[in-house]
Amino acid sequence: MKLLTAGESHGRALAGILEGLPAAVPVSSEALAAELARRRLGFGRGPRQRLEEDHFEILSGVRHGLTLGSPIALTIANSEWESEYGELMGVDAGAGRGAARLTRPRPGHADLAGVQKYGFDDVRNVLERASARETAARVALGYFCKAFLAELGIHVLSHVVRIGRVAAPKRVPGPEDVLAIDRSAVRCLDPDASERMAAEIRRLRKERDTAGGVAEILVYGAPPGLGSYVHHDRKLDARLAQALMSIQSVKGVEVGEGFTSAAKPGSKAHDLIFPGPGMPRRRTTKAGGIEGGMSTGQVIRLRAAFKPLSSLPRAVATVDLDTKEAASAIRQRADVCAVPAGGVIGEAAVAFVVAEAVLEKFGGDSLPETRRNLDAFVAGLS
Ligand code: EPS
Repeated sequence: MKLLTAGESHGRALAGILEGLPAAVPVSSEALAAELARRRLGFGRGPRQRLEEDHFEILSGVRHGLTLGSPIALTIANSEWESEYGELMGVDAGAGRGAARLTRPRPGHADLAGVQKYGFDDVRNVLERASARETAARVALGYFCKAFLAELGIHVLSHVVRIGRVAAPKRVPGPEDVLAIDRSAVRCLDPDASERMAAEIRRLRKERDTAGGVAEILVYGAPPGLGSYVHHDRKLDARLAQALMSIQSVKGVEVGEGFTSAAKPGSKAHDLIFPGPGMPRRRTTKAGGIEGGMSTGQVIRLRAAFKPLSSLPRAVATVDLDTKEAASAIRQRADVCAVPAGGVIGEAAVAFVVAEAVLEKFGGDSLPETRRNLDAFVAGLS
């Protein structure tokens, strides 16, 4: 499968193409709109989330509510383009001349390395594409992957387990908890932790600061054997880690108990195997549902750590690229915390990789064909 996005944060629109999804997957505009709305949920976002609606248009690959097996192309227009951004982002020479150049890169953002790499003298050329606005297109394309997986009984969900200093109590939610998670302003299942996370965001907002955190992404219903141990680029955990790490602000990825198991002796770190009925069973999920780069058939458990947003609503030390003197970094963003949205974006990233791994193993040009192959494989296991 292939997934491609295009678009600048304040440009005319985002665009996305998803190639390789089988035919006959039921999809709908309503469900896609609902998925895009989930990304905009979450206490701690800035005013832009209320201004910008994600007006999407599906251009190809879907007919009468079913995928066609051909590339799915879509656009998400920026509703503020006409009124706000046209002058800023003009395509032709001369247009946008009035927009001041940005020359004070934000520490922690793509700004400085980006202007150095591409030879720009305007940080805006970098930040427009580096911006997390791009994730709206990824979530839109991820919706189609999730719809495909759901038809095979594979469900991808997420919840927030930490914001700043506040951690949620350990509990792994199931697909039945999705609505309750989305009802929480910070997408955390525990009501008490939700309150404390929201208070943490309020505290940091008051201090003109930003908050990071951790989102957990879970995959239920994946059969054993997705991915492979035979080569570096076929390992499912490696591919999932890449997908999550590619999300703006993510600086760490954990599979199962990855970091805590490093401190345990081997006798305590692994999921012991017991006799069935049917297939042999594991009773714990310390490995996060992946061993040797392959799914084990258990819930796949991944965590993505988001650094606090690097656009701070206060002075941060940098250098002005024109004067070469010490300066205060540009202040571009009004969000305090994007971790609740980060989980939804993580779902899209994970759904793409799992859908791709399903198609590698089971093939199929149409959903019924993939389903037949999957069912036959699972029946053969026991
Ligand atoms: C972003 C900065 C903010 C966010 C934006 C990502 O935009 P602005 O500075 O224009 O208010 O709102 O996120 C989105 C627009 C979105 O859809 O997620 C950044 O600096 O990355």
